[in-house]
Amino acid sequence: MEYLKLDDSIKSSKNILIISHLNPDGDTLGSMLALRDLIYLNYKKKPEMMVISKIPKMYEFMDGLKDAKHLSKFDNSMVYDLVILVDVAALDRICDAKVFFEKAKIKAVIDHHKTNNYSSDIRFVESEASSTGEVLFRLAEDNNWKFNEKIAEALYAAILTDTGGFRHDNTSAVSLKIASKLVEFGAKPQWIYKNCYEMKSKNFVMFQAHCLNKAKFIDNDKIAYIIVYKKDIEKYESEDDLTEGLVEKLKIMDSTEVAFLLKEIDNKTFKVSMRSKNIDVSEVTSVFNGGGHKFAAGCVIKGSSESCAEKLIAEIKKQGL
Ligand SMILES: [Mn+2]
Repeated sequence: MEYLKLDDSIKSSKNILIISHLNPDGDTLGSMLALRDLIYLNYKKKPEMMVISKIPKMYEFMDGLKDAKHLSKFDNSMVYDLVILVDVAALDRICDAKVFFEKAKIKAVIDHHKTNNYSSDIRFVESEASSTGEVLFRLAEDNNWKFNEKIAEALYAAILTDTGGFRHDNTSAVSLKIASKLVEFGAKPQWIYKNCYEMKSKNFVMFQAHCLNKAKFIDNDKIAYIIVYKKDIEKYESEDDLTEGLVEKLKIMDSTEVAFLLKEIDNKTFKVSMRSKNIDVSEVTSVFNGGGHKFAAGCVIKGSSESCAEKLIAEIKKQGL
């Protein structure tokens, strides 16, 4: 049994490292914190937590995350007994932290991306799960691990954010049952919701209004997209992730079949977030070495903004739109 293998490895490990993915979301951060606290509560061992990029302000309410350290603060020569990746769909999502994973005596992964295919000694990858938080909850239950309020809160935040507030198609009877158990363990739904979704700055809302005004629509509005340039993000300076939830605002239109966002990360390099109501957009992003889920996927693409948009639209059409 895979869960017993993890139990054994935690028991036999002196030092443990948990790594979250680049541009962290609520699922990777909530799962990382919950796992750290679960291991501490149940084994009296304190794993280290690593982030690859800055923690967005909206997740700071999970105060245990202040113990997470940036990749640059870690000693490259260190060899960990156990390294656990959470919500990491592909190894390039942890950038230079790959060395810590590759050198680890035991490698483990907890994830729910169907495109996850790198090898590890211990694997909990359940593509039907709503979130890594859900996979981790089941793992904790199988191991009969004890919970506390902070752990419940972090796992609830992971599931809440990856299901888009229990609205996306990954919201299942199982994820709602788990959420219910987490509330029994002390997670407060209204408080977590408020922190995740109702603490935006004025700049955040105004920036999104500006972007929506520039949205482009093609094919009888079936495809909607927005190009966000670095200079615009800089102009609105904010601690929030200014594009968070933006692509979903295009998706709520009844005419939209596929919506995507092209976000400039460098000159001629764009990060793509794609959402769909029917077609499998992970097939689209995988053409550009990306990954994700059927209705929510992403990739990085190079070229001028318009040529990137054209390439993506051509692939979307190949999926039968
Ligand atoms: Mn996830």
